[in-house]
This record gives sequence, C-alpha cells and structure tokens, in this order.
Amino acid sequence: GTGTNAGARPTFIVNSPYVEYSDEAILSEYTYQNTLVETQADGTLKATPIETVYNFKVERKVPKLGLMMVGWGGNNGSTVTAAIIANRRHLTFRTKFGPQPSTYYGSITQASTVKLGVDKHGAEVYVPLSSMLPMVHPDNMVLGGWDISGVDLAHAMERAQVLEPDLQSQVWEEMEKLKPLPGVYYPDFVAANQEERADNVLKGTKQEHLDKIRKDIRDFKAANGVDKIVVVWTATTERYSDIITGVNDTSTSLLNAIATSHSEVSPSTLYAVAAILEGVPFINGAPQNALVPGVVALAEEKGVHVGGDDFKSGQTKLKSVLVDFLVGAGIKPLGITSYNHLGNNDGRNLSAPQQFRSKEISKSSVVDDMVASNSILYKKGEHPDHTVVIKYVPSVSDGKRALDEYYSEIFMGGRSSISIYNVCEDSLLAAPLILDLAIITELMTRITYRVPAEHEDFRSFHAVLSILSYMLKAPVVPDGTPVVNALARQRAAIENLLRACVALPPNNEMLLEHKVG
Ligand code: NAI
Ligand code: DG6
Repeated sequence: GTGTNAGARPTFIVNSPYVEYSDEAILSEYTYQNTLVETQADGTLKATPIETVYNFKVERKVPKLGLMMVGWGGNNGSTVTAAIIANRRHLTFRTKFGPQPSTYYGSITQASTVKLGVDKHGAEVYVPLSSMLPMVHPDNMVLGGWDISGVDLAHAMERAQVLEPDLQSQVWEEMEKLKPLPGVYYPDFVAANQEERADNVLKGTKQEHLDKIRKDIRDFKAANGVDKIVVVWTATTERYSDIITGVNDTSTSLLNAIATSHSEVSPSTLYAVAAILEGVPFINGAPQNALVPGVVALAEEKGVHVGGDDFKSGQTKLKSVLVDFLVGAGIKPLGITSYNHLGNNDGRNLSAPQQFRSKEISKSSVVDDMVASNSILYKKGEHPDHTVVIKYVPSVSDGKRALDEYYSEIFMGGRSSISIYNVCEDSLLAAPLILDLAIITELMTRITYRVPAEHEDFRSFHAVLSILSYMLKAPVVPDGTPVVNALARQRAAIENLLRACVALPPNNEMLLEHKVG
C-alpha cells in the first residue's frame, strides 16, 4: 500500500482492479476525462467529452535526499536549516507565548490533508497529503549549499533575526558546524549594496565556476551518501538577463557562452546549468529569469526537471485566492494596489531598481489567468490597474508588512474596496515552501506514465514542472501551456495527480450523495 516509506505501514490501500502494488512500484490505470471544445461554422461551440487512458508508475523506494540551497546562509536558507534540525530533534523552545514545539506549519506536504473519500454514512475522511504517495520526509533530508557570504549557519541564523533566541541556542552548536561552499558572484546582477557580504566567492572563469559547482554537487553526494539531490535557488534576487541570440537562446549557445565567460550569463543560470549537467533538478525561488531558453532546452535534452519562478508566500498567495474569489463571483476588480515594506537583506537588495523590477514582474503577473477567464467582465486585452510597491525599512527586519487594496465594480456600478494588512516573518512563510518544492520535485522524478494507445514505454513528465505552481508566483510552464495562478486550481492539480497515481478519481466536490432523495 501507500505510505511515507516503502515497507512502512500504509495509511490506506486502494481497493480497485486499476491499481497494482509491488515491492518496487505502484502501478495505476487512470482514465483522464476532458472536454474538447470546437468552434463551429455558425460560431457556436461544440463541447465533446473525451477520455484518455494513462498508466502511472510510482517507484516506492524513498531515496535519501540532499537539498542543496544556493543562498544557504540567507534568511530563508538558515531558517529552513534550523527548523529541520529542530523538528528532527523534536525540540520545544521557550517563547513569550509559552513552550512551543517545532512544527512544519505552512508546508502542504507536511501540514495539510487531502479528502480521501467518504465513509458509509457519507462523512468525509481526510488523510495527510504526504500519505498519498511515498514521499521524502524533511527530517531525513541532508542539507548543504553555497553562499557568497562565508558566515556559518549559526551566525547566519542570528543575522537573520527570524527565530526565537531559545531555539537559536538549542540548535547553535549543530548549526555552527555548517559552512556554505563559496558561491558564484557577478556583482552586475545584484544590488551594489550586496558587495559587503561577498567574502566567500569563487575566482576564475565562468567555465571554471561551472566545473566547480558541478564538482560540489558530486562531492556532496559522495560525502553524504545521498541517492538524489535537488538544488533550490533561495539566493538574492538578480536583475533579468537579456535574452540574446547565440548567447542563451539554445543549450549549445549557452554552454558556449559559459565557455567564453559571456557577461550576460547570470549566477542563477550558471547554477541551473551545473545542476542539469549533473542530472539534478533545479528550482528557482527568486523572480529573475534564471531559466533562460537555453536552460529549458538543456533540461529537456538531458531529461532533468526544472521549476520556477519566485516563492509564492504571503501577499501573492492571498492575491491568487482573492482575485479568483472576486472574478469567480462575477465582481470586476478595477484596481489592485499592493504595498509592502520589509527590513531584511532581501528588502535591501530590492531597493535597487533593476532587482525591484524582477520582483515587480513576478508579483504583477499573478492575476492574468483569472482576468482572461471571464469575458463577461473584461474585454479581450483589458486588465485591472495593478501596482506593486516595495520599500526597504530596516527596523522591521524580517517582519514584512503587506498592504493591499482591491477596488472593484459590483452590481449596478457600485464600488467595493477590500483592504488587507498582513504582518509576519517573511522567512517563516518561505521556508516550508522550500521543503514542498524539494519533496514534490523529488517525487516527480519517481513517477513515469504511458498512454497505452500511443506508446508502450514509460516516460517522465515534461522537464518543466508546472505542478510546482502552487508554491511559485510566476510559474514557468512548458512552452504553449496555460499558466494557472489561481491557488485552488493549483492545489487541485496536486491532489488529483496524486490520486490518479493510485487510480482514484479526482475530488469533484459535488457531494451528490447528499443532494439526492
Ligand atoms: P537573503 O538576502 O537573506 O538571502 C540570500 C542569500 O543569498 C544571502 O545570504 C546572499 O549572500 C546569498 N547569495 C547571493 N548571491 C549568491 C550567489 N550568486 N551564490 C550563492 N549565494 C548567493 O534573502 P532571503 O530573505 O533568504 O530571500 C532569498 C530569496 O528568496 C530572495 O531572492 C527573495 O526575493 C526570494 N523570496 C523570498 C520570499 C520570502 O517570503 N522570504 C518569497 C519569495 C521569494
Ligand atoms: C518584498 O516584496 C520582498 C519579497 O521577496 C517578498 O517578500 C516575497 O517575494 C514574497 O512575496 P509574496 O507576494 O509572495 O508575499
């Protein structure tokens, strides 16, 4: 049956002729139902239900996973590291509210549930999302990574000003032993104010940097005996890279651009290339276009997964719920105005115009699908005003303030203003997303599919993992596929894909059994 580990007692087994459990794999047959829509000569639409039979195969052996973070010594990197150590050791720490146990709150894999089904009385039965298929547990991850600041992880955690002092003391000794590997630093890509922390940087050419990062990944794997690695960029936001023909538009040109130390190859692109060449998935948690076309092409050629961009933590997560609510309710948002101020190093870097611009783009793209979905409210090409402001206010440190106004047109030309004021530690929102990204990405490397009507061989999902969209502000998707920003739809995609792998139908929310006689 399914469980968090092969061999472990399953939370549930599926009782169906369409699922087969062996020691190695879970094999399912799943009929995917869709609706094909065609425009007819007279302009009416013809909707035809269609079905495709898929087989999914999930390897049951959960590997020992290494999570290598770029920007390990930053607020997010140090927070996620301390939190894993604390959870692993079941630490309770003193806060002004009383004793606080360590938790994984904010992680959908560790702290959320999925409706499995109903009991014979029609009552709903929920199970942890992590029990749907065998998944890595964060307690068992081996952590490592790079930072251009050489500070050890204990001092990085202290610098971050995120975690309670008692917790910091309890994990200090273990954290102090952790030292980031030297990073790739090209000052042109980040704010000038970052230079003072760059005391742990690689010298040499871009090709030497690529070779060294690749060696770091191999060495980490060997030294820690891990089976697999995922690399997550949680480093400083860079400016956008220009997309230049012959430089980063194809995999060949990109590899050549690295070999000739072309100035438009960013550090984030270089780490992505290093990971892909080592067969290791790369996830971009910041907004810049690390996944330039040459990176995506390389990932496809090598059959390695990539994902991005920019962790979707607070303000944007709420936006991707609220705008979905408004537009879905037939209410027309006219203006969305988002301010935030924060005082951590991320805010400091974003106070420079080019780095702010990267963030402005990712924070502004998140309502497009919802606006485009409703042609009653919006004419083709029409958009609400959407303004994003970020200010650096050092005194609030990691405690980000996010203020939003949603100004909408309601019934008969009326107006509605909804104002939101959110205060919380930014890194405590982002850290659990790093875990979910690593865990779901690793799971995706163990799932293969075939469409028996078309091909006999089992294949991997597309190199670009759109399934990660729930955790990301500006999801990168395979060319030509729709971008979904609405949070509930993103979550449904995760739940229902996991269900399909054990031959369970999607949760359709009809509750038909309670609506009939
Ligand atoms: P931070 O500034 O505390 O940490 C970034 C770390 O990256 C620093 O320690 C820096 O020295 C290091 N670094 C910079 N360039 C590097 C390179 N080329 N190689 C290796 N290390 C490098 O920032 P924080 O708060 O941890 O955020 C990290 C990233 O995550 C930022 O880009 C931020 O925009 C993004 N992000 C954060 C969210 C949050 O809620 N905290 C949400 C969405 C995105
Ligand atoms: C201020 O905007 C700094 C940013 O790094 C954000 O805190 C981060 O992107 C999170 O944004 P959001 O919109 O997902 O809360």
